Amino acid sequence: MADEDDIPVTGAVREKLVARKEDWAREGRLLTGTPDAQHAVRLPPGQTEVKHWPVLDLGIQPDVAKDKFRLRLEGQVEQRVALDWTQFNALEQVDQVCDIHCVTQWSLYDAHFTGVRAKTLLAMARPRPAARFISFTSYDGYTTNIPLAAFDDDDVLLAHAWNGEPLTREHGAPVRVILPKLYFWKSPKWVTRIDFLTEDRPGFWEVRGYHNNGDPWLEERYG
Ligand SMILES: Nc1nc2c(c(=O)[nH]1)N[C@H]1C(S)=C(S)[C@@H](COP(=O)(O)O)O[C@H]1N2
Ligand SMILES: [Mo]
Repeated sequence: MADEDDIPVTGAVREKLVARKEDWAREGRLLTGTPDAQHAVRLPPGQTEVKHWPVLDLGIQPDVAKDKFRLRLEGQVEQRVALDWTQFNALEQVDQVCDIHCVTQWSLYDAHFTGVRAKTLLAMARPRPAARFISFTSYDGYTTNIPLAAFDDDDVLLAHAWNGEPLTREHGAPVRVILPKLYFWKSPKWVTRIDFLTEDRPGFWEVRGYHNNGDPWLEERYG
């Protein structure tokens, strides 16, 4: 019954089997609990774990006085929101532990942040159906963009504390965004405005050769 058509099919199937077995082998190694095996699941491709949290920015680290701080949600929303420091702190606060991944190839594990969930702010501003994208603006002039769907996620925080201490100025005090699922350039420090948009608006790094989505697991570094 076998004819020549079976040969390439068999070849393709075997390749798939080999690939699957390699996956099983990797997963099997994970079960042994060796440190390398942990990295295999926890570290996105091309990343290296660091023990100390680096500082990366444009070189301007604005000194935002708490009494001058405002967080605004504007654009395609039913309710514009402007929060001062006291109002921001009166919102429900949550604690979260997550890993962060910078496109310059460092990853920091178990970063403990305290702040307000993006979902809490979304419930206040109520984006209109036309709102599909977000543009963040910070006190240093930095901007970055994400789809609204990426903001509307349980692990997205507007953080004001790290490891139980107020964020330092260099890490974005008083408030920065934390988007653990994306490379860290998508997480603006010193954030002050969140614009809800119908069209995407590429930000500082997105117009300078960096990927528009920035998923570390897909290695979306440049685009
Ligand atoms: N406002 C602002 N946010 C920013 C940046 C910046 O220059 N300005 N740099 C981004 C980049 S490239 C990274 S990797 C992270 C670094 O945050 P960290 O300095 O707290 O590690 O902040 C991001 N958010
Ligand atoms: Mo970065």
